[in-house]
Amino acid sequence: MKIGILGLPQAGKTTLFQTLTKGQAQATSSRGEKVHLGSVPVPDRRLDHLGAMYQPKKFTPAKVDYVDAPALETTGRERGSLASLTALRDVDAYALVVRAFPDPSVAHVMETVDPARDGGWLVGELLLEDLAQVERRLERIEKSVKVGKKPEDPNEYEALKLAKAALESERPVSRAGLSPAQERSIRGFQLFSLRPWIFVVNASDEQMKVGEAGLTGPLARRFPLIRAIGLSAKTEAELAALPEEEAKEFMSVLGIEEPGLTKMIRISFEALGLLSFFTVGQDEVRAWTIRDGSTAPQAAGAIHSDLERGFIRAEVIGYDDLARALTMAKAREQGLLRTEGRDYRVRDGDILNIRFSV
Ligand SMILES: Nc1nc2c(ncn2[C@@H]2O[C@H](COP(=O)(O)OP(=O)(O)OP(=O)(O)O)[C@@H](O)[C@H]2O)c(=O)[nH]1
Ligand SMILES: [Mg+2]
Repeated sequence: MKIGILGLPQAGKTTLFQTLTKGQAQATSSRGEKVHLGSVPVPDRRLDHLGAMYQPKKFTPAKVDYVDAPALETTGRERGSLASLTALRDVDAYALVVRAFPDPSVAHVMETVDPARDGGWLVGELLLEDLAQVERRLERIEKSVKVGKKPEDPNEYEALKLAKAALESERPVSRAGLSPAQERSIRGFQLFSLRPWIFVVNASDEQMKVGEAGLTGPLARRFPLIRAIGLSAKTEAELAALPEEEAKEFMSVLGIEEPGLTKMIRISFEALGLLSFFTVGQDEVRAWTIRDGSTAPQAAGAIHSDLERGFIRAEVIGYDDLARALTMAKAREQGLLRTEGRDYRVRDGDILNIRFSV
């Protein structure tokens, strides 16, 4: 899972990135602008427990990659230069950072602090970027249609027309009503609005004390379909640098119930419709991320394409059942291990053993 961080200048994007990646950052340059890339393991108590049970040679959590980009330009010639940032295109979802913290020592490009306005501006800008791209492509196709040529790919042509109509009425392309084939035909354009967006409201500690719902409320009312979380990026970046025990103590003093890191991952999984399943053994205990609704062969395919191709059946046990039985042998004795076939829909927390032959 890869998440792109977007926002206005000085909204706290890089601070959020530092929080999420615990300070690790690898800066690369995209057309002269600094882009930070970082990768973090997805914290999962279930996987930790499985690791303790099996003591494997290799322990492999799922991971999330974050991309922190330069700010979106709000004015002038550079406005819209965003589209050229390839590092930001190749992601699964976008975190839109909006500033709520009042700090007068940090300038705001729009003079005042107003998270709902900034969120609206970002959404508008991303939709405009998509519209410009869709129109450019559509014009090219229509030019050749005018001289009597058939569109190369009728799916693409239809998809672009639907996308344009949606964007013109300020709806994301994800809600343009595209068929799966139509959606595939325009996937190569990597439109912003074909992927989920999450608002991250960057607040002060005082604002966090008042409660997350109050912070995200104005955005949630205006954009009911976009998930929103609130956190204090700066405080959490500081906490991330502390030893775990100390960080926990400070968190309880500040009244932070869930660290931004896990909050972000939870909401990203929700927005993307993802779930985790596990594979276990003495060699490796590992977490895998798949789309909710995936069948057992599709889950097998996440491990290796051979496992999907040669899929025979899956031995399945839910994490909770295994945890209760204490060992796999006992679980087997108690009949908790099931055999599932090709149509089985994998559930979050399933432990799978794929039987296959190629
Ligand atoms: N008071 C306060 N300051 C913050 C918070 N988050 C970020 N800042 C400060 O705001 C300034 C900008 O933060 P960055 O994380 O660099 O913001 P950015 O969005 O990456 O900025 P650009 O990349 O320059 O657009 C820094 O001085 C931060 O210390 C916060 O939650 N509270
Ligand atoms: Mg930055």
